[in-house]
Amino acid sequence: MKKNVFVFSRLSPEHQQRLRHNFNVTLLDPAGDIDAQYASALPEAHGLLGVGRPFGRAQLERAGRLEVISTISVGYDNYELAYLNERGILLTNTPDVLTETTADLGFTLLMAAARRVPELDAWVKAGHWQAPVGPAQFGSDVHGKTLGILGLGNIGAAIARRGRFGFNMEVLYSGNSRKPALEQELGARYCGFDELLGEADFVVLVVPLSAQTRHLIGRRELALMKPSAILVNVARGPVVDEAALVEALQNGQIRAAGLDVYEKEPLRESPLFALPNVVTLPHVGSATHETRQAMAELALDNLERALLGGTPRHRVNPQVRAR
Ligand code: 8YV
Repeated sequence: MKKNVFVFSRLSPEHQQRLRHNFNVTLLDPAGDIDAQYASALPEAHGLLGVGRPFGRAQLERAGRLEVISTISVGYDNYELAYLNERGILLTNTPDVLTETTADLGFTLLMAAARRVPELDAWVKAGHWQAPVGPAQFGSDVHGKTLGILGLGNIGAAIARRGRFGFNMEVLYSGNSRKPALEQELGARYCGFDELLGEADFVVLVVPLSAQTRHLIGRRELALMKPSAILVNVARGPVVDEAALVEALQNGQIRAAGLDVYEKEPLRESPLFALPNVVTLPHVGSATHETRQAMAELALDNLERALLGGTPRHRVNPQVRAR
């Protein structure tokens, strides 16, 4: 008997077909009654596939058959891990395939904020370029500056490599553990959190969201940064206290910010929109055709292995055994 899979995100027709080969597949219809679809699909589902929706005790209590959730993301802050463990539900994710793409985007945001790309683009298109530019249009150098990475994991290291080898930047990092191999490779210097905030010209956030990292950057931390510093967030919105950030940008406490993520997504209205020194992207760290395809492939593979008796390539809670 085929097992039941509920897909709660968009999936290409090819991937739907591949899934149907092995499973009874139900696709969430975003135009329909969302709650009703979850209510009928969850009690039957052996597997869930998708991204962008929280799952914990409240959502899964009636999902009595559930064996695996395959998230199409590297981050898993949407999932109540303790509850999944208690229930013996395996969670799989999609690291590695998005590392370089997300690092590209992190560096793009850094450059765009430093050289004021969206702001100047809008300025030119509005017809304001009537004489050679002056200091009012000047940006900040990137090359040779100090890059502070909070969260020197795979993506953080890939951003640091771009800075070190592409732009001759000095790399600082802070965190719970030292990374001797990266110190060697990048000449990265391990330092205290406050020291990094005070020294870096660019502070780049790449930490996973957890109880420890929620509002890691708030009023106190922004006050420690240089007035010329630029903050880049490609991690998760709640890592930054957004109200404090707005204040810091309005007051010129820091120069600019490049943001891909927000406390509440999608971001539909925000005081950030009124600030020319903020670059706002719609959570597109991994959003290229190639990488989203690779993430979907990997998530499918994880799901198939979990439900058909193999070992998924990326298990968040490997202590839970596939049934
Ligand atoms: C997700 C991400 O695909 O992988 C992650 O953790 O943040 C993105 O790559 C995104 O959350 C989809 O909405």
